[in-house]
Amino acid sequence: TKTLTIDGFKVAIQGERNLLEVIRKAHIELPTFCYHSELSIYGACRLCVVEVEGRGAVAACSTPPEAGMRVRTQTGPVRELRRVNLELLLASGRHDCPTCGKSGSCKLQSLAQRLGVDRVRFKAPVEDKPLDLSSHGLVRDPNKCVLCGDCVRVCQEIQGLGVLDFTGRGSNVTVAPAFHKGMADVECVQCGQCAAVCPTGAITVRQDVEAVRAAIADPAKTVVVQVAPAVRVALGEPFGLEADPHLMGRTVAALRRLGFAKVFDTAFAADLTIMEEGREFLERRAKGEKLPLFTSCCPAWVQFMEQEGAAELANLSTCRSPQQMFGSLAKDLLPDELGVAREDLVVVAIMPCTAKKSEARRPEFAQDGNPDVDYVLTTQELVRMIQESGLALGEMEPEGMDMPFGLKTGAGIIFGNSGGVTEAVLRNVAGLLGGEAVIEEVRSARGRRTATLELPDGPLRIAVVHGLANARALLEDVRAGREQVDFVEVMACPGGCAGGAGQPTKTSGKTGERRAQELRRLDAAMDLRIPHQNGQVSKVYADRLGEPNSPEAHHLLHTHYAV
Ligand code: HC1
Ligand code: SF4
Repeated sequence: TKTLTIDGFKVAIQGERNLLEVIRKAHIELPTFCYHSELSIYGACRLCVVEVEGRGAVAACSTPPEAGMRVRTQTGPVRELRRVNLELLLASGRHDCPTCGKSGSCKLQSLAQRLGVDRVRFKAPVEDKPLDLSSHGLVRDPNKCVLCGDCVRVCQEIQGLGVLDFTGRGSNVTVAPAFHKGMADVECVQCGQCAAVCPTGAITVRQDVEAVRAAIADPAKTVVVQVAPAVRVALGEPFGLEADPHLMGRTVAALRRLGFAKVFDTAFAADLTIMEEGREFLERRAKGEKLPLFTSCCPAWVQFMEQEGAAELANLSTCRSPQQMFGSLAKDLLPDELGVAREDLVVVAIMPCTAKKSEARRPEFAQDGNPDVDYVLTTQELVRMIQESGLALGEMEPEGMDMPFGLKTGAGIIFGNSGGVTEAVLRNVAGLLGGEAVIEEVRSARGRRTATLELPDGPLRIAVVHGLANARALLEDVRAGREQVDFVEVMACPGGCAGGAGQPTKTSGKTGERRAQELRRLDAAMDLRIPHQNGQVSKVYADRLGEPNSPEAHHLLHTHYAV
């Protein structure tokens, strides 16, 4: 085998694409802003500089490993180069850490500490650039951009959209949507993956905490909250807590201490969604029309279809997302039950997602201007609320959710994973609880999975994709007849909602897989695991909706799409 030496120690080269990968294999975490194994290599930040004998200082991320290379990672000159690079970045923007929303999870901040940058020796005239506050989900602050290009590449390579790009020249280079338009005025679907990879506070999640606090403080309002499936496997991360079943109970207790009158589960509405979507699918299958059916719970994907999939819009499920089914049903049933007027009932959703903020503002999800879901807070924002209040989450006594919308099955919980909606449908229509090859395939982490299940009325061909670039490729294959499918699940974020941009910043490359496993573990621990076993869902049908896809159900739980 070929080898090279790193700081005098021999390391084998085993197909690594660049020196950075070989060095990381040797358990040395070189600093970088712009290197992500799942994105292309840009080599801009030059923090990963190392010395290669005979060549001098090179960026490890863009240098292929060669046999016999002598690499040194900690010489005085490379350490100084890294510091100078960081100082230049700090000098060229407005990096006001104590008041920055990214403080605590900012890479620029943590690297400055780690590399011992204790002063900035350069001063550049910094002009204050205006913030982009145009969108509901995201805030872009060009003053904090370090030009690493991570957002540009994630939007292009993972989402296939290319909304962001470098513009300007020389010292005026910035990253922005074309023609410096606002993020709301371009084909941005608000998935927030740009914010999730941004190492600094240049793209962050828009904060709606103050509006929620104001509603809670208003004695005329009754504020209820729904908690999305994926929140429960990430909320504990900033507190160093595991996502065991107690964490959700502790979160319920914390939400009550924060002033929410009732605490409900979006997973209840996910069970309801499966009742509707499963029936919708079986009806289309019986008629042989509008197939394949595309799922509609991911608002970034729905917006993508409205922008680019006009020809297949009829194939998109008419089901509202669980978030919106919940809002609609809550505003229909709870005013009577709680004795409040609809206008005084405030529905808050805690979501792993930035696009859910825009979804809640869609005009069709409101009655006479009163939205079904009033405010969406991300997991990150809930973490902030808990921290600001000083609630010791880990010490709280677990409490149960409120009824009727606190009951859920394991199927509703796995919605938070890519493949979870499909698995939930398969449980309802085929009684599959795992074990089969089809389920194994659906659970794999690849960008596109396909599987066929033999049903009495013929084969059921399934596809699951995550990442909109993968979704577009599948759409093109379906159009061209290269892929024959009946049911397609799409989630815009890598890993599904668990990898949503509203979740706490991922601390390692393994975070995604751990969240997925935890969702599966929570599902496996549930007594009820098939959506139609949810007794409160049955009760809603008995008392209010009749049966799935009834006119009442259509009115409250379905939607239409705008081209
Ligand atoms: Fe999701 Fe969904 S699973 S979209 O991934 O269908 O955000 O968690 O709440 O609405 O239930 C997100 C998660 C979420 C909806 C459900
Ligand atoms: Fe691209 Fe998503 Fe960011 Fe919009 S939110 S710019 S679609 S990555």
